[in-house]
Amino acid sequence: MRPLRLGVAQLGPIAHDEDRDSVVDRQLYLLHRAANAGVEFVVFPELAFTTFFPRFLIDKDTELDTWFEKEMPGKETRRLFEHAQKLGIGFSIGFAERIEQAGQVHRYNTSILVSPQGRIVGRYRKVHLPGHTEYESGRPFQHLEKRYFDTGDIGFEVWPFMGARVGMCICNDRRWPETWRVLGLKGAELVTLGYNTPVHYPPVPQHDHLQSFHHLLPMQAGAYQNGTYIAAAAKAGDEEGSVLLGHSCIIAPTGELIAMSHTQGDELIFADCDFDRCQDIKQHLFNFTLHRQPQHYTLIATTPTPEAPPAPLLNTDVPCRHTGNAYRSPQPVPADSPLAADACAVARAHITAWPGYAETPLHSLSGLARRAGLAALWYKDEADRFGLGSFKSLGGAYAVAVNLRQQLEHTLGHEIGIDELANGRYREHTGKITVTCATDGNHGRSVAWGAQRFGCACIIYIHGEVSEGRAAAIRQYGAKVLRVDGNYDESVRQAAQDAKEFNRVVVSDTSYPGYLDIPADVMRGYTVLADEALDQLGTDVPTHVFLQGGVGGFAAAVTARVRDRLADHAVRIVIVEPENAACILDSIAAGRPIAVTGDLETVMAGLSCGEVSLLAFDLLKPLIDDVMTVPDSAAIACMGLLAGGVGGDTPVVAGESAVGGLAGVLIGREQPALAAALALDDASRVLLIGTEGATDPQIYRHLVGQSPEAINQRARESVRQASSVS
Ligand code: CDT
Repeated sequence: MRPLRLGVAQLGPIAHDEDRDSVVDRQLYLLHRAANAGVEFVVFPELAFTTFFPRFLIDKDTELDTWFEKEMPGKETRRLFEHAQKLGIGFSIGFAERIEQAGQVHRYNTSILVSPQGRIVGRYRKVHLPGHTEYESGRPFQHLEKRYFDTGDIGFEVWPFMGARVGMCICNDRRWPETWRVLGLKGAELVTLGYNTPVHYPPVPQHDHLQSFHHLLPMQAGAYQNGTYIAAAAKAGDEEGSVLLGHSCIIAPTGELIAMSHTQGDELIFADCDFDRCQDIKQHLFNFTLHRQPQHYTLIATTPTPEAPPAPLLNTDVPCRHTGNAYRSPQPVPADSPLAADACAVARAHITAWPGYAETPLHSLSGLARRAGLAALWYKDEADRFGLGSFKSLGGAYAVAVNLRQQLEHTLGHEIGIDELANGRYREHTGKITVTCATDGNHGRSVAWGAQRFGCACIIYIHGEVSEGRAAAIRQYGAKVLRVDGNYDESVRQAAQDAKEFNRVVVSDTSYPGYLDIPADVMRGYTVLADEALDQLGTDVPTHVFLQGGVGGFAAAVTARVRDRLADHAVRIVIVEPENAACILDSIAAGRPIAVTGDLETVMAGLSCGEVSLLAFDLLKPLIDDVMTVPDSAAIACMGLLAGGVGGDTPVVAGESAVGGLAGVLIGREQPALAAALALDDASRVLLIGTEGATDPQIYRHLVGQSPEAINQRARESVRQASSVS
């Protein structure tokens, strides 16, 4: 047996203004209690003579030095040494150490091992300094250890002491397996440490409730894997508004907790140790000499630390289909096209004159671009378009306005301005007209909004999978909503059939033989967002544009404007569709519209379409380069990436149908065959259109795990912080 009664003297909070004499009084009280209990060796906390000053910003060296000890023991700390010696108790204790070496000042976060005879026999200077160097304004308190201390220059030593081999480390060191292994390899049988661990960790607050678990987990593992006792002493409790973890403890070489504090104040705990028990572990299961295979561990000791590969952005190892467009033609957009520049300019002039019109933002996602290995990534964010949550507000409402105006001009025999429609002058006439359509949500919302705005009645058809949230969003504009059994295409057929019977005007975003004019207006409305994006890009020309598919109207609108305005540039246009509803991919592969049948179900609700719009297909066929599919899982992951803000990007709320393009580019960049087919590399500059925000907040919350409001709040804070820095 090699017994030792081991004590840990936990300290409660030390106030900013508490002087060292008062703190030493408290230490002496615990030391005397230890002596009364027969304790032979006492472990005190990290920075045990002062408050944890790294939580404050201190600019002046003269002020900083007041927190440091220039000698140990010094005038105020000597009493501790004297009393311990008198009581025959050895101890370890942490303090802020200031030394001058070769004319240079060094500051360390240090601990010492003091023999029962009052002699310092071991010294350790903290190696793993946590926190940050510069003041960080968003934190309730700072953690400026990196600013105030030099990295320890001694390493992890072990000393023969009171019948055992004793090593030391300090606070954050305990989280690192390297600390324990180096001490273990040096034969440590007892490791002492002190700590100041705030319960709230500002950068990752979701771990706050795990602080005690994360404190014990590595120590219990470290004790067991190296066959050593560990004695850990907290500075605990509410110290100047920062609550510090208690749970001071003693751990046996088996990994078992054999003593633990239960207060957050000054408290002594102790346990009887027998250092021969370390050998049970060291000589058997973890017999290093017999079983270690250091030739396989060299990476651990490589200097400098090798850069770990970044975590994958999303699971890109997924099957995707891709078709290169064999019908691509170098011809420009023809002058007689429904999306010829003149017609698009008319739509832009009208829509930009509507009350409430505002350009939507174009975010440059440079953090995400860096992580994805792209030169640039731009995301045109349609979430706030006319307060309707999606780009569709441009199309349906515009087509309603154009159609009402045409009907009125026909009836009244004179020209009508769109502004005259908006101000209700012809409500008596328009009130007799009913517009209708089928929708997955967003288009119907736009038609209903347009009907309310321009004064006509509205009936919207939804299918079985459209959420009640989306139906309610349509009703709020006074439209009647009818739910049809079956999928989107069945709701389209029902709307058309009823329109014929009851003389309603179908304002559809999809076209079919004999029904082309109104969907052309819808598409012309969409072109506004493309022109805005190209204006916002200015001289930045994308190499790629990734566009969500759906029935193709949106993709055709953006494609036409890109081809028209960037005719002199080789811009690759890629259409992205859900795996289950890839009607454009099949149609481009066949060279003619092909209907996709079966289950069209996809989380990307707005893209759940089995038939491409005829008009859109004719426009897309000569103008796009590629079509690819992405799985739902990638779309959901992309919503999370945008919500989180990768690499310092401002968080963005993107709905399920907004992120197909992003999923396509991320997967395309990762899969070598796809990257080659799409000519995607680290020089690629990609334009994406985020077609919707959280159009159904409940679904958004379910998929992302946070509410759109919470993400928007974070986005506002991030913008505020960025502007306060600049
Ligand atoms: N003193 C110390 O090292 N504290 C750290 C706090 C977390 S990092 C800011 C610790 O590892 O407990």
